[in-house]
Amino acid sequence: MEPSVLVDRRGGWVRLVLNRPDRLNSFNEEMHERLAAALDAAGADEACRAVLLTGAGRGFCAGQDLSDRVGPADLGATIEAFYNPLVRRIRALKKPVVCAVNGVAAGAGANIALACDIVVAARSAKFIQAFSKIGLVPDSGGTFFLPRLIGDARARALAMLAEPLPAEKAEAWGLIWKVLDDAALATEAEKLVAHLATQPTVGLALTKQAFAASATNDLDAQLDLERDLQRKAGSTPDYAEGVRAFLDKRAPNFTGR
Ligand code: T3D
Repeated sequence: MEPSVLVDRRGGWVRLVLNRPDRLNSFNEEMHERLAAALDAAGADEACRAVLLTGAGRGFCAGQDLSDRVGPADLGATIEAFYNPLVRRIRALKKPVVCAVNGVAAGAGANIALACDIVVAARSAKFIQAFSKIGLVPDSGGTFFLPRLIGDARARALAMLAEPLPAEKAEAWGLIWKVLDDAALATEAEKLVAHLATQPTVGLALTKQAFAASATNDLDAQLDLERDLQRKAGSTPDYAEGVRAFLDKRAPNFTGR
C-alpha cells in the first residue's frame, strides 16, 4: 500500500502529497503522523529551503476522515493532539510553505491550506467550511484566518452556511494568492516553490515571524519587532550577497544562510 503522505525531495525543496485519494485525502491519525514527520524532516534539513503541500487525485483534503468518527470521540483531544500541532508546525517552519489546492478543500482541509504561506488553487477547486453541516465549529485556525483574510461578514457566512467557495472567488476575495488553470497548477506551483528555494531563506523565515506576530501586536510592538528582525536579517550572508549583487548588477546567489 502506498504511504498516506508522499515525500518527494527535489533540488532545494520538498513536495509533500496527501495521498488517500479514495477518501479525498481526509485525515486519519496515520496521515497526521506522517505529515508531521515530513514537516519536521523538512525543517531539520538544511538543504530543503521551501515546501510544497498538495493532494493526490481529484481533491486536496476533505478534513477529518469521518469514517473514524462513528462512535463517541473526544474531538478536543484530537484537535489538541493532531490539528493544532499541524497548524503550528506549518506556521513555525522556518521556510516558506506553498499549498497547491488541486481540488476540493473542506473542513480542516480548507483551513490547513490557509495556514500555508502562499496558496495557489486549481480553477476547479473549491473551499468549504464544512463543519456546520455536521454540527462542528471551524477548527485548524479557521476562525482566526478567515476573518483576517476576508473580513468578518464573509467569514461568518462561509462558516455558518458551509457553501462551497469557488477558487476564482477565493482569489477575488483575497483568501488565496492565485488561481491557476487545472492543467498548469502542478507545474506553476513547482516553479514557485523552486524559486522560493533560491531566495534568502533566513530573511523569509523572519518575514513569516513578523507576519505571525502582526495578528496580535499593536503598531508600536510591531515596529519594535521589525527592528529586531531586520537586525538579524542584516547580519546574514544572504543580505550581504543581495547588496553586493545589486551593486554589481548581477543576479544574487543566495545560499539560504
Ligand atoms: O473529528 C475531529 O477530530 C475533529 C476535527 C474535525 C476536522 C474536520 O475537518 S470536520 C469536517 C470533516 N469533513 C467534512 O465534513 C467534509 C465531508 N465531505 C464532503 O462534504 C464531500 O465529500 C466534499 C464536499 C468534500 C466533496 O464532495 P464530492 O461530491 O466531490 O465527493 P464525495 O462523493 O462526497 O466524496 C468522494 C469519496 O470520498 C466518498 O467515498 P465513496 O462514496 O466514493 O466511497 C466520500 O465518502 C469520501 N469522503 C469525502 N470526504 C470524506 C470522505 N470519507 C471520509 N471522511 C471525509 N471527510
